[in-house]
Amino acid sequence: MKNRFLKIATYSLAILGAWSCKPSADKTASSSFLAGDAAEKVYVKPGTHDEFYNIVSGGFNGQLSVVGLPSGRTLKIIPVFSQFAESGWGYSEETKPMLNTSHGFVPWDDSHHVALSTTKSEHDGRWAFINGNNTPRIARVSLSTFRTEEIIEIPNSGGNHSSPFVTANTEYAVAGTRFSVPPDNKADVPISSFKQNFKGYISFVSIDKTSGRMGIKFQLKTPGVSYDLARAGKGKSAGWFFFSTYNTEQANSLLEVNASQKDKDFILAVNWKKAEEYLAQGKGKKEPAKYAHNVYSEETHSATSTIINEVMTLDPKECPDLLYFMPCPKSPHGCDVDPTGQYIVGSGKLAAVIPVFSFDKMLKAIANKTYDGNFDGIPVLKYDAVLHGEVKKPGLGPLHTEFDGRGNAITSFFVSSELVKWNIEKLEVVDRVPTFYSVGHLSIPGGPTAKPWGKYVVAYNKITKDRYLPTGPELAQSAQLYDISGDKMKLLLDFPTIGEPHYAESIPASLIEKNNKKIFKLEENKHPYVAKGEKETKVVRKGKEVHVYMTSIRSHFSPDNIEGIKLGDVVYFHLTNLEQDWDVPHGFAVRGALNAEILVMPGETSTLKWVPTKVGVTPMYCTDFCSALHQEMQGYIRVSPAGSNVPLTWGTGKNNPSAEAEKNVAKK
Ligand code: K7E
Ligand code: CUA
Repeated sequence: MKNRFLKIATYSLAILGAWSCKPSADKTASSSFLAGDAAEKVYVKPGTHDEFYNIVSGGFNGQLSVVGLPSGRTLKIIPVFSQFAESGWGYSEETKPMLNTSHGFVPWDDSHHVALSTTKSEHDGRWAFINGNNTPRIARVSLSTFRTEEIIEIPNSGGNHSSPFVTANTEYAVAGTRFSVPPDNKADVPISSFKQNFKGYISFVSIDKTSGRMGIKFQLKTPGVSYDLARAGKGKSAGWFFFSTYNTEQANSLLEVNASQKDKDFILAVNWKKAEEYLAQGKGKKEPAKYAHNVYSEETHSATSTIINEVMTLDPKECPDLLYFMPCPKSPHGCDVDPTGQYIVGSGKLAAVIPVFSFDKMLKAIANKTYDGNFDGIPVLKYDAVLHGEVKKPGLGPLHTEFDGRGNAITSFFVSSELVKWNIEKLEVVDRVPTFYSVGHLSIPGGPTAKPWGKYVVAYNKITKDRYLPTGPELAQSAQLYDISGDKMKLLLDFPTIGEPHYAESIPASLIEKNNKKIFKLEENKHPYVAKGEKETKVVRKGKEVHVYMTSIRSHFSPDNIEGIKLGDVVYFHLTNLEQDWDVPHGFAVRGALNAEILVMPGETSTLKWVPTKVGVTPMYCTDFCSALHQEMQGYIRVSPAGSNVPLTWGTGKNNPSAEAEKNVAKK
């Protein structure tokens, strides 16, 4: 028996492998549309704006990118989990604390899923959340500054993949662990003790309504399986959360085979409203844990990192009616909830059908205790009792599903490289279209919300092969834009992406554009080393530390000549950009600095640390072409040997140290 399953599993994997590296679909795909029509649909006239912001995860680059739709134009990279030399993110003294973790400074992550904030399950345009998969973290990005404002680490997690999906009113973002692990405070156990000691922690990270401030409200200690993806309920199911699981075999080696044994894994249904009740009743237990909470303040233009030492946990064994398993064929990946909140779609990577579960039936099965035994003490509901129905023979390797708001779902198929549209009520396939090639996530504007904006779907493809001019062994991943406004999906555009986009969300520009922040007000700048005008610029020595209170304005720095720095000093350039006009950043770079430049926005203060390594006169300059005389925006720092008695002097123009020296000579 076991052998037969093994064979089937291995066979399916062989197909997976073969298909994924041998795209066979017609690569021209010109049959389904006229090129002229497509060009017109994606043409955004010079000087006009795109209709949608497409907020795209960067995958292994750890960032977010912002793309306009339908043009496919890249507008920005927002640094999140990875250092970004272009802006000094993670290099400047102000932003280094954002990348602090319980492991220390972690300057990289792997980010898969974007979640835009919602109110009543509809986009509200305030924040984007994104997961750090490798060193478990969730970040919150402001959609008015397009900057990362907060990062919280997730303890008791072995990889934050099932994250950061949000509840209807953004009460919570969740973090389900991909790897079950022993709890952080009892972690030194044999790997072979998986079944006894490993747990699948699911964290509920609360989000403050006004500030967006995050905090881990509680963690659920669930059986040791792998959590893959998740979605919150909506409407009538808004008090629930649904998580797909795999490795319910609880294997700890060669998962490729060992975690594909069972015919069905589970979707975990969590009654999070009930969890809140248990917490209010005092059923939670504080457990030791260590995690970092990093917050960036727009007032001080600086981040702080706090290490927190305990976390509230709920043990389902002491909290009945909190969790239920719904059997789901086979190794489910995506777990998506339709706009009404009635249907939950599982996408089994190795399944031949797409199962659609009914929320009403689930409640009924719970009420009637229509169980099929239990898994580690958690009731397993009977498959037939919770099933709305199955979509038969939809394609090979279903991964993710989104909704068009017109009663249809669109599912991505990695193995058969296609998008398949099907009717949710009737469970019938109504259209299919090839992707080039091996699509992962797909994204319909508003597709995961109660109010899909429809119009387009973007396929994020894992393999590009021959789609673009070749660029050596590494090729860009590709996004493909399809028109879904009619009955037939039509391919409109291919565009390369940055990093590996797993998931993305798109939101109408009108919901974001009006809140766009243009400058930081200088008078509101509370940075401890701010200089609000050139009169406030100075250089202060504190032992070996030298603090330069510096300003920039078109087209000079103040001071731009500094003398009296010695080898062994640690110099901090605190640069305040005095500009109060939109789109006038100044950059700042020093020869031989062992970090990066800083790029300082109007009204902002940012600090570059510099430890001189050589005696001599070191140039520094502005890196951003800010004016006709940008190239003149430069200066010098004189570094003398340790112990030299060159006095500390500084200045600009008439006040610069050499001008002063000349004046003194003249007096004599
Ligand atoms: Cu399908 Cu990490 Cu969401 Cu990628 S995951 S595709
Ligand atoms: Cu400032 Cu160029």
